[in-house]
Amino acid sequence: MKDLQKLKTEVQEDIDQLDSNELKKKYLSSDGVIREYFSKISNVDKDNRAKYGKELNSIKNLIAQSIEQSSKEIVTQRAKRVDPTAPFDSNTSKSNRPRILDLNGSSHILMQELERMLDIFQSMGFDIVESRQIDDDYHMFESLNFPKGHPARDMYDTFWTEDGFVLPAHTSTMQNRILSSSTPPISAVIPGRCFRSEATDSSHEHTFFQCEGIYVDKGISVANMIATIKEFLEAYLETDIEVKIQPAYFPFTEPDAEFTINCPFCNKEGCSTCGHTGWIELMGCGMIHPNVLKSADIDSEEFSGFAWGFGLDRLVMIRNHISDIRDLRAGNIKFLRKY
Ligand code: FA5
Repeated sequence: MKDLQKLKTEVQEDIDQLDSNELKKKYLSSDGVIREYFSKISNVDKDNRAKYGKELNSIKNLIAQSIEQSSKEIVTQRAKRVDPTAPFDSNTSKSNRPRILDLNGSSHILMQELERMLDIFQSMGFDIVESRQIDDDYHMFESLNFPKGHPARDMYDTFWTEDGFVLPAHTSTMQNRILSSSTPPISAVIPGRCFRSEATDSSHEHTFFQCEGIYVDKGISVANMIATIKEFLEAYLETDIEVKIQPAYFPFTEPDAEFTINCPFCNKEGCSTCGHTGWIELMGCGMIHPNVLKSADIDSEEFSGFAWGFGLDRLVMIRNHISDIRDLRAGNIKFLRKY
């Protein structure tokens, strides 16, 4: 009985110091202390055996109650824990939670519109390839006819990792991959995220989407390029458009152009969407430079092709009357709910 007294004191100290797993292991497991004390019962004289058993059981219950109590506390503590990222108190019952858009989630306007665009391109026979979000100097510059030290590199210089990779400033980084992995006729559309070292304003973001297009075959001309882009734009904007080609400069196309359309909102009279010019510049485009074809082992005497790259965000803004590009990534619920 003296031993039991000692055991009880030890148990009370351990209840304060050990966690429930440790208590369970030390006292209640198959090779634990309580089992050991029960096995000694035959050594206790007959008169005290019942008392010994009763006392030992009460110590065992003390431990079991303590374990049960601490697991209840853990559950209560968990329930009280606040998730500061939840847009409502995480303990609020489902029926009382505020409705945040559709709680099942919804697709962002940029992705909804991209789906529409890709459907149109696919119906025109283009394959779809996704661009990369990190790339190397060869695909960003060398293969696109920007040799080392070329001044036009500055326009597309963005963010470099210490081990020499770059965040792509345009989806043209995919041109060499597409051209060198297929044989003409080649037709592909490549949507992807781009990054620029840019002072942001209502029409410029540091992160935005572009959509590249490539077409290569025998006898392809500027006329094919204009017709293809116009066909897509009329299907996407669901209206007839007038187009204007303005000179531009890209090292990877020759000739190069800016593809401009009449402002669909003011019928060329001038409004805030077109900067009161009546025309909206939508994309860069041109005939693929012979050096770019050569770097993909395509004979530029036999084949020719065109490419374009438009800002997806800007086209989505035009179709949806969005005046500030920054709204697309601000995460403003009021804005998102509209779409
Ligand atoms: C290019 O990026 C060329 N790679 C396009 C190209 C592809 C030319 C194939 C020839 C052949 P540019 O820098 O002009 O060109 O960008 C193309 C389009 O991306 C712009 O017309 C615009 O719609 C969009 N864009 C460019 N910078 C931004 C920006 N900071 N924020 C939002 N959209 C942008």
